[in-house]
Amino acid sequence: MSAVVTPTPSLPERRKEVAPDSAEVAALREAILRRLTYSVGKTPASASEHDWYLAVVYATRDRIVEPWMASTSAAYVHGPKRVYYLSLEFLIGRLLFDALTNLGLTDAMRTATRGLGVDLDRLRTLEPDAALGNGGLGRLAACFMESMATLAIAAHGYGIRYDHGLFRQSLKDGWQQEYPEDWLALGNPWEFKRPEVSYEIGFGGAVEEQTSSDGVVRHVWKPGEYVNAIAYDTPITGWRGQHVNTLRLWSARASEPLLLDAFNAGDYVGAQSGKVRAEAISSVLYPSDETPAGQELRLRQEYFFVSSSLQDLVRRHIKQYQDLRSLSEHVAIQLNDTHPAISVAELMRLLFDVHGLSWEEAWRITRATVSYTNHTLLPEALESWAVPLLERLLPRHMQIIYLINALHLDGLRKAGHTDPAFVSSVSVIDEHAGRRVRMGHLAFIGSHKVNGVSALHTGLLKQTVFRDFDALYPDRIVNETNGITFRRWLFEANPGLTRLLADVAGDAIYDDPAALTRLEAYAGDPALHDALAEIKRQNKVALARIILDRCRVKVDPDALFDVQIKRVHEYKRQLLNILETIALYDAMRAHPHAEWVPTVKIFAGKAAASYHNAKLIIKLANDVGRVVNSDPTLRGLLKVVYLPNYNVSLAESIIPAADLSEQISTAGMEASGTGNMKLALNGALTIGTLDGANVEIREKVGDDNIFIFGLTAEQVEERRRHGIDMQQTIAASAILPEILDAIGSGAFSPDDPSRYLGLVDILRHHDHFMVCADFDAYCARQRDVAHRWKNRAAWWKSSALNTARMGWFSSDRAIRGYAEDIWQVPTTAA
Ligand code: NBG
Repeated sequence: MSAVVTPTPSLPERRKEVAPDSAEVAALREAILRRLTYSVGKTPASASEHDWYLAVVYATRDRIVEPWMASTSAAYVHGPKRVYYLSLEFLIGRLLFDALTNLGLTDAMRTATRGLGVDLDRLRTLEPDAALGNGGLGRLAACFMESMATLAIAAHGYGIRYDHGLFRQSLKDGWQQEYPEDWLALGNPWEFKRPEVSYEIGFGGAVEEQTSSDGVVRHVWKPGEYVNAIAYDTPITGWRGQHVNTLRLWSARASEPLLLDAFNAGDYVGAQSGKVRAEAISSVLYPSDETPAGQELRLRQEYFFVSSSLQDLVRRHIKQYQDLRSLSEHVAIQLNDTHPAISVAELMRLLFDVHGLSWEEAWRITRATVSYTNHTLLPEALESWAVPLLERLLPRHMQIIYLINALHLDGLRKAGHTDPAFVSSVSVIDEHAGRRVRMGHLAFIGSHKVNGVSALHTGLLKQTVFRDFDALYPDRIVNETNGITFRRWLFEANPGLTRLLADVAGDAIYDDPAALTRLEAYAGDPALHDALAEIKRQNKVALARIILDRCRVKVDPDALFDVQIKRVHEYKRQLLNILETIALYDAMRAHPHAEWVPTVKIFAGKAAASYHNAKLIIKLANDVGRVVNSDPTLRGLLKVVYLPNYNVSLAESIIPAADLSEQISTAGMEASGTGNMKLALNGALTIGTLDGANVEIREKVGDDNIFIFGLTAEQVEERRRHGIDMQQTIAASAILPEILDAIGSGAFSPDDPSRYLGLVDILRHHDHFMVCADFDAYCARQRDVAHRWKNRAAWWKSSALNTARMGWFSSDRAIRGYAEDIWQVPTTAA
C-alpha cells in the first residue's frame, strides 16, 4: 500500500497594497483642516505638531460619535442585558491607532496627513500613554473593553480618572528612579467631560436608627464628609467600528472647593484644604503591583469609584425599567479583582437602606448581579481592611458586612458545619492578626460566579485560598482563561506580519482568529520562512534603533532577541534570567571561538517604588549589562539591555521584534500572564515554566514548539512543605556556585562589592522562588533554544506554528466565555 502524500500547497502570492479610496482621503483631509481651524484654533501655517495631532484625533473621534450614539440608544430601545466592568485599573495606552484600525481608516488617514505635510506615524508618538494601571490586570481590562465593543455587548467600563498614572521610570546608573507621570498635561482629546453627571460620595460620620410610624427600623447613614464624583467618558470602538461602548472614569471634586472666609482672611492654603483632600482621591494611581496595601487613601479610592458607578447604574436602570427588583435580569456587574469588592456592601445599602427592598430580596439581587474575578494567589495581594478603619470610614458598610457575615455563618451552622476552624476559615472577618475584613471572602459570598484566569490558576484557587468555599459551593468557581485583543497586539503592533497572514491564510483572519490555523499548511515552506524572517528583521531593526536611542547600546538585528518584559517581581524571576546571562557570558569568554548564537538579552519593566529587592534586580541587570557590553573578547556576541519606562507603547515595539519570550515564573505563582500570549502570537518561541497560561499555550502550540522547563506547581509546593537543602541544591549545579560567588563578591559591582550580598544570601539560604532549584534545567533549555535557532527551517516552522495556533487566546474568546458562563448576555456570532 502506498502512503497518500498530500502535496504541500505553494505559498499564495503576496497581494499588492491597494491605495486607499481617494474620496475617503479627501474627506479626512477636509475634516482635519476643519478641526484644526475650529477646535484647535490654528492655521496650517502656524500649527505645531501637537496641534496637528489634536486635529487628527478630533477628526477620528468624529467618526466614532455617531455609532456611539447609535449603540447607546440601541441599548435603551432593545434593552439587552448590560455589563458593568468595575476596575481600579485600565491600562489603555495610546488610542489613535486603536481607533483608526477599528474604523479601517489607518491607510486613508496616513495618506490624508501626508497630503498636509504631516507624518501620521510621528503624530502617533505624541499621544501620551494612558497608564491607568500597573500591569497585566489593568491591560486585561483594556483588552476586555475592546472585545466587549467588538462583540456588541452593551458594556460600560467604570474606573478612576487618575491625574497621574503609573510613575515614569528612568534609570540612573542602573537604579530605578520614579517620576510623576503627567498624561493630562496637554489635555485629553478622547474624553468627554460630563460635569452634569455627578454623584455625592459620603465618608465617615455615623449611622442613625430611625423607627417609622409602622414600627420598621431603618438605618440612615449620615456621612461626616462628602466628595463629588464627576464623569469623564471615553468611547471605545469595537472592530470595524460597528459598536461603541463607554469607558466612564470618575474624577473627584470637593463639595466645598473654597472656604471664602478663610481666603478673605488671607489663609489661601487653608481655604483650599478641602479641595486638596477631596481631589487627592483621583490624583494618583496606587503605585503598587501585588504588594501590601493598607492605606486609607486606597480604601477611599475604592469606595469612591464603586459608589459613583453603582449610583450611576442604578439610576440608569430605574430610568429604563422603573423598578430595581428586575436589576439582575438586566445587569451584570463584574468585579475586576477585590478592589471593587466593597460593591457587595454598597449595592446592599442602595437596595435595602435607600430603595427600601427587604434584606432577603436585596441579597438575592446582589448575588445574582455581581461576579468576581480573582487575579492572584499571592497572600500579600489578598486584600483585607482593618475593622476599625472600615468602621470609621464606612460605618454603615461595616454594619452591613457584619450582617452578611452573620447570616452566612448561621446558614453554615444550620447546615451542620460546626467545626470552628472551618467556620473561621470561611468567615468574612479574619480574627487572626487584629480583626480584618477579607475582601476576597466578601466578594465570594456576594457573587454568583467567581473565576480564575487560567486553567492552572483556577485549579489552584479551588485547592488553596477558596478551598473551603469550593467545598460549600462547588459550582461557583469557574475558569475564564485570559485573552488579548488581536486588533492592538497583532494588527496595529505588527502590520507587516498581519498583511502576510492575510495573504497566506485569507482575510478571514481579520474577523476570526481561528482562521490563523490555515497557516499550518505552509509551516514547512521555505518561502514562508523567508517572508516571516524578513518581517521579523524589519521589526528588529526598528527596535534596535530604539535601543540605541534609549540605552546607547548598538545591537545586531540578526542576533536572537531574547525578551523578558513585565513588572519586576521576585516570583517572575528576572533574577534567573540574569544568572543564566552570566553563565552564558562566562562560557563565551572561556570558549570565544565556539559556535555561539549571537544573542541580545532585552529586559524592561518597572518595580514597585517600595520593593527593595526588585529594584536591586534591575540594578543587577544593568550592572551585568555594563560589564558584558564592554567586554571586547565577546566581539558583540552577547548584549544585555534594560529599556527604561516600560509601558503599553514600548511593548508594541518590543513584542513584534522578539524571537524568544521569557515566561519563567515560579510555577504556581503567575495567575495567567498575557504578555506570553502577545509574544507567541507574534511568532516568538516561549521558554517557560508550567505556570499560568503557559500550560494552555503549550497545549495549543504543541510540545515541540515551546521550551518548557523546571519544577511544576505541585513540586514547588512539595519542596516548600518539606524544606529544601539549599547547599545541596546549589552544589548539584556545575556552574551556579561560581556565579553566586561572582555576584556576591562584587564582580559586577566593583564600586560597591557588597551590593548584592543580600540578594545572593536569599538565594543561598532561603530561595522561596526556587531560582537555584530551576537553574540547571533553565540553562539546559536555553541551549535547546540556541540549537533550534541554528536550524533555520526548524526555528521558523515553530514560529509559524506558534502564530497559527494562538487564535484561541483572543480576548473575544475570553469575553464570550464570560458572556455565556457568568453574565448570560448574548454576543454577536464569531
Ligand atoms: C495579575 C496576574 C497576572 C495576570 C493578570 C491578569 C494582579 C493582581 N494579577 O498573571 O499577576 O495575567 O493579573 O489576569 O495584578
